[in-house]
Amino acid sequence: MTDTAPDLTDLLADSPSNWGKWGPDDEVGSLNYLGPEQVLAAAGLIRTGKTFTLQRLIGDPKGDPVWPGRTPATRTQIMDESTWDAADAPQFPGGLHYADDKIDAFLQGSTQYDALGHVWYGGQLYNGYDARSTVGGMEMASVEPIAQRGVVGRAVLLDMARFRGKETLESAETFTHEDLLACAEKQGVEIRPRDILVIRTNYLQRFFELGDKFYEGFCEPGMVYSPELVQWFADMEIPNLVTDTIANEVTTDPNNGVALVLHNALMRNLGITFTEICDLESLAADCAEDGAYEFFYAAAPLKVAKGSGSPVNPLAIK
Ligand code: UVW
Repeated sequence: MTDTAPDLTDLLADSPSNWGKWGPDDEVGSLNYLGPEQVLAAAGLIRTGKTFTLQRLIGDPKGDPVWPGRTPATRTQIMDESTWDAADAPQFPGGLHYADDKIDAFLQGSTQYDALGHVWYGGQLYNGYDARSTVGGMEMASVEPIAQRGVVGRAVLLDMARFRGKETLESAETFTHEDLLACAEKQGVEIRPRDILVIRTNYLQRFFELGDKFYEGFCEPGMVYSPELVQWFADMEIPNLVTDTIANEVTTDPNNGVALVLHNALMRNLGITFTEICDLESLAADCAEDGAYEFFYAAAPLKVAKGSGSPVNPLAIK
């Protein structure tokens, strides 16, 4: 944060809010917009059966891109064939051997859903829950209710990198909802109310090219805050924002110096779920080839009690 950056409480004082809209106990926010009608309509988009998985590899030999301060997951082999070299190895009737392993991972350290309570300001989370309810584990607005529910709907890919004629967007490059609409128009796809928006920047290609240098002056590209953009998301009743960057929006807003404004304006205030660090490359290549930028989207984050996020492997089916 810069010295002159405004407080989020002031910056977003007049920003729209969905608090209370789905009752005082709601923990899934704008996912309430995705009911049976939306699921059935989305199922009607399945025409070829082409299926794309959008998760990045956990434990990629080329490295796992994570938010600064987080560490990539580590996988530890616990049992394998060498276990049975030991004289005191476990013996099972019939001669069974097996492999076991475990991972130590940030729940936001890979492709993930953020819980609606993952970020906050002014001492309150989504729906007005007390920020103290996060201490020692998320008592409210954790990822668990999102995982219990699942996420299914019509999604559109907005390929901002291709739209701007670039292999990847630049560090700190921004775009607005007007740019998303222009991109959709160029792609020949309509953004409809209650659509899941899937935005491609291909920025993480730079992580794999640059290694640790990727984090120098870290500022990802992405959508930038404006009152008009937030109102558009509210009016369009967007349930879920899915991107291939680590944090779904320009890291530091160039207009005011505030970090992650949209996490607060969209997630905390409107209850829009955020899905981050997706791999959209195969899907985007296919969309460019067949010209079909709309598809059935389904995601089931893991049911982690009190979790502030969860790994996920979303599916896009055409
Ligand atoms: C932060 O909120 C800091 O990161 P992310 O949403 O990318 O998990």
